[in-house]
Amino acid sequence: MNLKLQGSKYWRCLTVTFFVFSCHFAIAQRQNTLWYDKPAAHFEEALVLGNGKIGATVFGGVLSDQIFLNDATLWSGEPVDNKALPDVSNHIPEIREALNKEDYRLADKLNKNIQGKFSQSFAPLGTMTIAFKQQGDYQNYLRELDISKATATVSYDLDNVHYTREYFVSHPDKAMVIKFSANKKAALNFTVSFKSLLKYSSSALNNTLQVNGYAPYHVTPDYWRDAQPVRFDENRGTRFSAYFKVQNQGGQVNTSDSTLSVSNADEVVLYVSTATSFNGFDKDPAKNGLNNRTLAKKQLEDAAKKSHRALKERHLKDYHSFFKRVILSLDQKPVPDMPTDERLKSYTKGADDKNLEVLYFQYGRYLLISSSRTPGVPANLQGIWNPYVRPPWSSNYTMNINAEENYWMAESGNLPEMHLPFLTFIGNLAKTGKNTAKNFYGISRGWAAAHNSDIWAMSNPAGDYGKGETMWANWNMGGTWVVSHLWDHYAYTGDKAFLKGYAYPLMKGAAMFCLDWLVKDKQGYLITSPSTSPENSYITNGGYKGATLYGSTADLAMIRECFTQTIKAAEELNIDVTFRDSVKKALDKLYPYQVGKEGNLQEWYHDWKDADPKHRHQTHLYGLYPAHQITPLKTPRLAEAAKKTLETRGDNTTGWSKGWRINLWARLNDGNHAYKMFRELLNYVEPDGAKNINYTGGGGTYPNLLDAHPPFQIDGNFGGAAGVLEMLLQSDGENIYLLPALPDSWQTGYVSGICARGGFELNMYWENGKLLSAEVLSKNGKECQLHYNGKSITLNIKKGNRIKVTADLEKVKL
Ligand code: FUC
Repeated sequence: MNLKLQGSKYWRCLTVTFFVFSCHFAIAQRQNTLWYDKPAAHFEEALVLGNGKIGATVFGGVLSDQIFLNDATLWSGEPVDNKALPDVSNHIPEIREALNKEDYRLADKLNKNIQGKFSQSFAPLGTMTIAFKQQGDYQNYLRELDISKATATVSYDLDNVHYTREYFVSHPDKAMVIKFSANKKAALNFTVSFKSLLKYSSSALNNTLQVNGYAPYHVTPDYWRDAQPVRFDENRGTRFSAYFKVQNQGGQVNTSDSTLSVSNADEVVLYVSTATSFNGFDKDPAKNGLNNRTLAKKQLEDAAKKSHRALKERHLKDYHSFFKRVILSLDQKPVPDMPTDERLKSYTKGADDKNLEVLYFQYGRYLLISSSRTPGVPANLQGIWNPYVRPPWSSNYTMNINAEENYWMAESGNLPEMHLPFLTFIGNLAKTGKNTAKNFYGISRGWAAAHNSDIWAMSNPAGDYGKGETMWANWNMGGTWVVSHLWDHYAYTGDKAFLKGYAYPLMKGAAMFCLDWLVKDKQGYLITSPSTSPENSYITNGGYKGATLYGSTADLAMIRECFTQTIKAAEELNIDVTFRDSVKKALDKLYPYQVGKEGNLQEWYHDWKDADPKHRHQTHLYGLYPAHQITPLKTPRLAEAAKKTLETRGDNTTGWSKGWRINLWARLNDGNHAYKMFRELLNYVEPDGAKNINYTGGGGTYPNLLDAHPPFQIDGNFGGAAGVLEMLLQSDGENIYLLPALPDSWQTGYVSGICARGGFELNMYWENGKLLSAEVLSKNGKECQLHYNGKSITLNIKKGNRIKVTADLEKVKL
């Protein structure tokens, strides 16, 4: 058998491997680079860097460089004040009563009582300006970001001198490092200064500029009217420090209270460290905070003690340990020799550029490594890159899709460590969520969370105490949804200690809330009441347009998933038999999915019309993706209905929604439609400085490859990267499907290091749209079914071992 294989496909496969590898290294540099021939004029053109805490947005100007600085832990606000939570659960029975009587207008009105305050906002730390003394025209300008090194560079010629700047933000050394050099001695002349929209003061000593300030204790969301939306009090809110130090070779450094000036230097290294007083979601950052000054000072001094070479080596070693785990190759053609914005424009017009698709995918992984490494502080709507005091949607954690979408590729893209900030945040949410469950829903077991959250793990439904529209403000399945991430982390890693000691109690708490929240409908099924379906409205048969109903499909899908996973977790841990049984009983009685008269998957309990059939949200398809309740194989009727729903929704939507739809089409095994939407996610969008907010369409990609909702919102980047993985590999814990939605455009390719549930890591080679071979590494020794092209085999690989199979799923020697 082996001989036969060597003569044909297996041999070809080795050749392809060799070819792919050699080409990979040859094109790796360009493949992984975003580059531009001019400085950025807008945020959406600038290059983002980060170490999971410090975020830097580099504009790369020649006469004056501008760098927006962020710290993931700098938010407006203070810990949730449980005593200030309204006690409004007494309204629940009357809402239920109105719904029982099918009085939806009244139910909508009463549901507004179940609202509390808004979340707080992610704050901009400030802007560092580097003003250069050179004047005149420059040539040969190049600004690039190499995502395989997490390093940006700017270079140009001016007055016959070649200038270079190199920027990175080091995780191990907790500092941003910028190196300035020139090919002529004494050519470096510049001044470093800092400004912030927050309250601050600065001073300088010994080549070091020290900035200390504080964030507002309150910021009202950008979409909400308020006479005093930004409120500062010097005794309240999170304190921050930003320290800057220059080390020069040659020349000299002069300081003023707000500047560092370098004159006639040969080479300069600028170190930037930031710290805040944030000391956990439940500690007052003003009274009980960390000492931001000491922290920023120590980080700065520790970094500055190391040589630039050592800092760079440590940065690369750390970054490579994550980034290099996954390789994707879709094309052997050279990367077009065009600036990235031009490439994106030409791609939008229809050019074939698979290397851009790979770059976009790997950029998603780059962004997650760069924005998500702070325990309890996940990547927010803008990752960690936000210059506004009132950013779009507060740059918060929006729980009805966006916060989760940020993490869809963490496990499948082999970055489980980057999932941890979100997973640890869930523990905080469960704590405030206990009071939310009690005060808003009258439930004393378990916990609940709603539509919006923030660094303080706010869990109450937003809406400014009854002024918000029920269609977005009243959704309360945030806790139910997020716990699926805990199970997924276990499903991918097999980390039983994590499941037992951390995840299961949180999952159980979310399930308990649901058990007590469910009520019987008139047919005896269990449903939620009141309920909504994220941000969409229905039109009843009587013509009422509203949002409050009983038994939305989305609610029930999430509860179904939460129950199923909680039962599995309890079984896996061999605990909680009685509780497990109570969950099983409830699971069996949940109101099932319904197919409407148009053949669609019903969003509402009744077969009502959608007020907006093209709506960007499609949460009733949760069971298709991210969950595994609906599949073309196991539930063909429902899969067909989900397809009909997607067709009705259409493809023109916002960035994050396109990201989701790529995954949904991939789960329907329609690789070509998934790919069509992926291409549309990469539609060039003009930089807009967050001025253009489009709810109905226009999603795409800015020149710096950040996602355009519009405005910039990072979830589309992560959803899009997850979609690429979902086209190549799908897994549900028991089954692994190879190339389940391979688009016709990706005829030949290679991928390595991507992950499947059950603790597997896979490499695959394919040619002419067909699998050549796959290698499967088992990290846990778990049994699993492997499927390709109608064939299946049972995997029984010992822990730590690897097997190789052909397209016929026959094993071959490695
Ligand atoms: C929800 C979405 C919007 C946006 C915002 C952050 O309100 O409906 O499209 O993503 O969250």
